[in-house]
Amino acid sequence: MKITRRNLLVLLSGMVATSASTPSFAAANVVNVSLWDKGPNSMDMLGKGKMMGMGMMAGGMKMAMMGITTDVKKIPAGNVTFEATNDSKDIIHEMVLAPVPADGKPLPYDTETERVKEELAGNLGEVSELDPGQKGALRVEMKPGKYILYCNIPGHYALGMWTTINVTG
Ligand SMILES: [Cu+2]
Repeated sequence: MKITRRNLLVLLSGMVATSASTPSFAAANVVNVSLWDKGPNSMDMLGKGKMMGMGMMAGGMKMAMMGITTDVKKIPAGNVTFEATNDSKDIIHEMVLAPVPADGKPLPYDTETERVKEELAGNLGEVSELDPGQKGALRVEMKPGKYILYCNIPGHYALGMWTTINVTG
C-alpha cells in the first residue's frame, strides 16, 4: 500500500482506537446502572411476606418486580463512576452505595419505614430520587471489597431492588 498522507491518518486513527479499547488503559472505571421495575403495580407484592432484601428470609429473586442491574459485576479499585439511569416509566428510584457487611449479616433495616438504615449501613454515596427517565452519576474512590447498590425508596429494597458489585485489588 502506498502511504499517502490520507492513508497515514487512517492508520494513526486506527491505532488510537485500538489502544483506547484496551481495558487496562481505560481512563475511568464506569459502571452503568439500570434502576428498573415492572410497572405501576410493582409495589403490590409488598407486605405479602416476600422479603427479598440481601440476607432477608424469603429470596426468590426471580419474582422481583423491581431491581438494580449493572453492566459489570466487578471493577478494579480506584475512581469508579456509577452512571445511574431510572429506566422506570412510573416510579421514582434511587441508588445508594454501601459496603456489604463482612459477616454476611443483612443490612440494618427499619420495618416501620421499610427502609435500610443508611447511616448504620455505611452510606458511601448516592444518586437520590431520580424521576422516571432521569440519569445521575456518583463518583467514588473505592477500595477492594464487596459492595451493595440499593434503592431506599420505602419498600423497594425489600422488594429486591439491590445488587452487589466486587471491587478487585
Ligand atoms: Cu426504587
